[in-house]
Amino acid sequence: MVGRSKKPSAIPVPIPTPAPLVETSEDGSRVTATLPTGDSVEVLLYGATVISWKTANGQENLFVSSKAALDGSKAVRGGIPVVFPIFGPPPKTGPLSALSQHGFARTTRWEFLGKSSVEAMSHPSPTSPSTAAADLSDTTSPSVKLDFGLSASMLKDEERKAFPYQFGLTYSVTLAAGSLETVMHVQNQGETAFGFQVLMHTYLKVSDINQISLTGLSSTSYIDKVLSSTTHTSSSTPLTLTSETDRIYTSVPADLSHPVTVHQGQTPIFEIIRDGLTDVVTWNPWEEKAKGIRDFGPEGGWREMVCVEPGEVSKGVTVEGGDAWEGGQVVRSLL
Ligand code: TA6
Repeated sequence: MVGRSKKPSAIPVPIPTPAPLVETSEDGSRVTATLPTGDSVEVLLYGATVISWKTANGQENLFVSSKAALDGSKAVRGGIPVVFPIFGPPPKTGPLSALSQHGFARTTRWEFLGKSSVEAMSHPSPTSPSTAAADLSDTTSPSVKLDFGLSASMLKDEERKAFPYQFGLTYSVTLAAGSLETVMHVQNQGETAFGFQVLMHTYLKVSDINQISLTGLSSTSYIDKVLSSTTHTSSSTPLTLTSETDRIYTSVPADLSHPVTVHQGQTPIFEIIRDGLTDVVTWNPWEEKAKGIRDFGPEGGWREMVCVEPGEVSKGVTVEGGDAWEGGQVVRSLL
């Protein structure tokens, strides 16, 4: 073996960044994505309902009732149901009266359009600018966007009659380290303008509702559905929940400096940043109401959830023929 005077230096081989794993369940009913960090999200095609969002520490951040139907037989009690084109009970008259509460989006099977690279809302966390580098636009920690589609042709006849417009919805769920983003894109594919309400009915999981307070809703106007939908102005102190709470905070500034933050005692645990969604609904049925909701469990489960629901519901949105509208939220787990 002839000795060689100078061995070539090893060429450094870049270690590939492990890619996010995206899988569809065997029965085709759900899509899961897992990051190399361990963060994961699970989406039921029925309603494009996020039914699980875990952060790297294995913590489940969403409440899903133990009695929730996950077989497509009815809207999921928990996770992030998608509310469109109406919020709340249907009107008593007119074509929309044929729709069910909160509209057809959460009770229709969506199409999984695939995963794509992140074009998510890049929001440095306003409460901790130092983590700006951890925002969704951060390319050092991989993240993945799952797209789901729903169009008029996928509706039942009676729903199409109730909402006779050529619309196309694209709902994007972006999982990043420590955060989950959900964005709704509404395309008017026809020539006739149409109006809609939209809301992301997020059930956040907490350890004890009695320790929960919400900031970011101070000094804003809200409709209190527990008090016959009368209008009030919230005080400057954080919102604490001590009984059934069902409020629509309206025209809450939706920009980086106005997150809604959920606190457990003195510890901030979730931060919700909105883009294009100026209403925030807060809901907890409390003990008696929860007992009356058949798919709400376990008993006492109401103590372990708070709904913070960004949307456009007080005024709704009108989209002209050929135009589009988009709005979304980034929920950051702070634990
Ligand atoms: O978002 C709050 C709310 O509108 C409450 O009034 C309550 O009805 C809740 O939604 C749950 O609605 P659902 O149709 O899922 O039972």
